[in-house]
Amino acid sequence: MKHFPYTLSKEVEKAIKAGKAIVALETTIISHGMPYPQNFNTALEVERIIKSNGSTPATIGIIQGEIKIGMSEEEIEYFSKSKNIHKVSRRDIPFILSTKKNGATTVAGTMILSDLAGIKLMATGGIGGVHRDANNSFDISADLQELTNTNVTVVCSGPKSILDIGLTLEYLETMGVPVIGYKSDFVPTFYSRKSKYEVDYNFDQPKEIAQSIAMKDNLSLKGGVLVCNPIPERFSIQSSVIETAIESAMEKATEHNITGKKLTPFLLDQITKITKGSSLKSNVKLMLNNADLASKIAISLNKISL
Ligand code: PSU
Ligand code: MN
Repeated sequence: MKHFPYTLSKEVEKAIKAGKAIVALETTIISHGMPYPQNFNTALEVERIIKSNGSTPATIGIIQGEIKIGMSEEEIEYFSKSKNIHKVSRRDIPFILSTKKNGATTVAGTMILSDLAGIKLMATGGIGGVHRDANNSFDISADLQELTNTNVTVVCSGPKSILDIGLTLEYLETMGVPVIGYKSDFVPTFYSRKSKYEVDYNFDQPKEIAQSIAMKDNLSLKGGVLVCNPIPERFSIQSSVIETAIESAMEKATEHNITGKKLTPFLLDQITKITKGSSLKSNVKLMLNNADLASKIAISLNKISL
């Protein structure tokens, strides 16, 4: 057992004691992935969906150097509005804690803190991955490395379309991370339902996904599972439309010399502007859809491990 101190919200504490299913949620998507007020409304709606399925949401972040497993509405509102929240991945965690700062956790950061608290599953929009010009920039999201190390399942809508999907999948294969499609033979790409790349396994039932996660845990196989849940058809964006937006966003990033952890938030923001808000709407809808699936898998998984 690890004993690093973290603070559980009352709700999460109750759920742990009662052995209820819990779904962890990241906060980078709130503080760096969407503008206000869409970020705030989405974060609350995500929690409502998870609760309505009988699971307990745990929004995770760091407030003044304190790890919060489960944040209050006021805290989420603060994370939605403040410009003073660091984007926290694996390497940042100790420093944000030691300097008592505020941190919004990425997928990688959230996986680490979920694992600390014994939470097995999290939901996000799209995971980070290998960026398109990675052969020059070396830009590969720490999310991928975390999936090889930490036993937390991540439910997403695939790697974000701003990435090189093929290289991201090669990386995951090398590192032994299973890529599961929910009702899909192909890897979705965040704004679009489909890519030319096949998933490793396609499952139609949350229960089947839970069974394979439980099997991995029984074997003590280290690392996470990536569950890819395609964006609902009516909110998806044609890849030719989104491609044009991504290309001009990337040109602007190069022009302004945006690199490192600033790149993903910059691209998402630019794409929202170019598509006049339609990419943001898609991002919101896919996030809600992922919360729904994650909470169903969490409930099945909880039954198996009882
Ligand atoms: N999904 C979204 N919006 C986001 C993210 C995911 O719909 O903003 C965040 C996640 O926190 C993910 C991060 O871990 O983007 C990836 O950032 P980077 O490429 O710098 O690793
Ligand atoms: Mn990066």
